[in-house]
Amino acid sequence: MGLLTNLKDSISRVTDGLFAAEEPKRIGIYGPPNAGKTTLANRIARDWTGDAVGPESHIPHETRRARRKENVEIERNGRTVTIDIVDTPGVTTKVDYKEFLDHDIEKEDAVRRSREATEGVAEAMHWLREDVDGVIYVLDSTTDPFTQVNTMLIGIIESQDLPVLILANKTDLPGTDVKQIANAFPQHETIPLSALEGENMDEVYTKIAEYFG
Ligand SMILES: Nc1nc2c(ncn2[C@@H]2O[C@H](COP(=O)(O)OP(=O)(O)OP(=O)(O)O)[C@@H](O)[C@H]2O)c(=O)[nH]1
Ligand SMILES: [Mg+2]
Repeated sequence: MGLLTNLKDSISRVTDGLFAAEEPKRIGIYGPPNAGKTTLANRIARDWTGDAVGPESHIPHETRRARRKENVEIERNGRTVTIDIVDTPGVTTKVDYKEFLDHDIEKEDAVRRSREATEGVAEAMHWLREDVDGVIYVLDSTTDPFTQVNTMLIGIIESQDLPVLILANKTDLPGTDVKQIANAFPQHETIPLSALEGENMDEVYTKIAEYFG
């Protein structure tokens, strides 16, 4: 082996080591309750790792503790981007146990769920300040995006200088209005998708690689 080959080998060992040592980016999935955050987290995890993150439900505040799926390797244009996805509880200004009573949940259980949901929101906010490298902000495109919670959260994300992708979910439903979301947050890119049906996931993965790679 020539000197040049040896040198090339050494350089590639060093660069391999550098890349292997690179920590996966921690991406938080944030947004209001019922937007489809867990449905999206599960779809990403199933597409790239084969298993899911957590249960999805039409009852709001189904996710009451953040759940993490580590080392999700997403391949785009011959490049692999490794992320840890963190599915967080939906953020609201108020968690009311009476909301759960409408879903046939006993009062004791409803009170427990609302307490857990409140703690989960506090935890998710703490992570947003301390522990995420990027944010996927999920909105239900059939509902009004101009809410205090959305404005406040996007403001916090911007003040932390975190890269953020806004996803306009549930485009399979009648009454979907992606433009309204794009207009609400013109400083960011809005990507339409249906996490449930798997529509437009190719673009979502391309943007994840572009923003968080
Ligand atoms: N039609 C439609 N329904 C969706 C879509 N994504 C999620 N859903 C439904 O919306 C409901 C809420 O979904 P989740 O994924 O549990 O929502 P979440 O944002 O995790 O909710 P919390 O954990 O309560 O904050 C469930 O009934 C899902 O099946 C979508 O793209 N289209
Ligand atoms: Mg959830």
